[in-house]
Amino acid sequence: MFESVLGESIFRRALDQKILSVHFHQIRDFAQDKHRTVDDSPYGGGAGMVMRCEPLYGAWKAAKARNESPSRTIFLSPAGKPISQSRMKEFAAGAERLILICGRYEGVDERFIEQCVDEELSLGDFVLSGGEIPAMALMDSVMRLLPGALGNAESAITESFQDGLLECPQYTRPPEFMGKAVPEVLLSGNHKEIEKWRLQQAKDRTRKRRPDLLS
Ligand code: 4HQ
Repeated sequence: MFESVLGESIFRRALDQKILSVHFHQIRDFAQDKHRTVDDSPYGGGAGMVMRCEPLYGAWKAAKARNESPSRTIFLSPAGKPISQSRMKEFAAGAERLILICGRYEGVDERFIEQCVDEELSLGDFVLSGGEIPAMALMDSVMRLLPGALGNAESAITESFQDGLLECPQYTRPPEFMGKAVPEVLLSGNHKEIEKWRLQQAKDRTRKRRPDLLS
């Protein structure tokens, strides 16, 4: 699952330049029985399966043991705090390795979370089949913030969301498409007016679509 994301041009380049490294531990490899089971039915009954503590703990220990340097263990789960750009910035600026736990099935035995997990983070209020996609989202957003990961053109894009507003509308050629013209101010060459217009658009958009970001 991770190959497509890690192989994408920006991520690939960051890995090649050793700006970050990524290592995988297959949880099933740490199963202890001959059928290599990683899940079991929930105590108390009910539908679905729960990931067992022991294989998770084995994989987590292996990740910890890769390196002496401090690490932080993150469990991706819809029960976590929403992933935010400000938290991603802290990860990128921090020296800690991140151990990302990707669960499958209906969840993970709470004792593993209590014992090993430092922080629970969510990609949003919807349900996925596993924690891999949120882990990739986290990896990608932290990677982009590491010094040297982006070229100049790419890093300019990141700046705008960082002031806590939504992006303003963007346009490129042609000047007219299906009878719709590009806002005139953008063709005016007046950089002060353009900046003013962009900020106003970003504020209007944020107020309309995401008033929660303004409060
Ligand atoms: N899952 N944000 C269930 C998510 C999710 C999300 C990951 C599905 C964990 C056990 N994770 N597994 N949304 O839906 O992070």
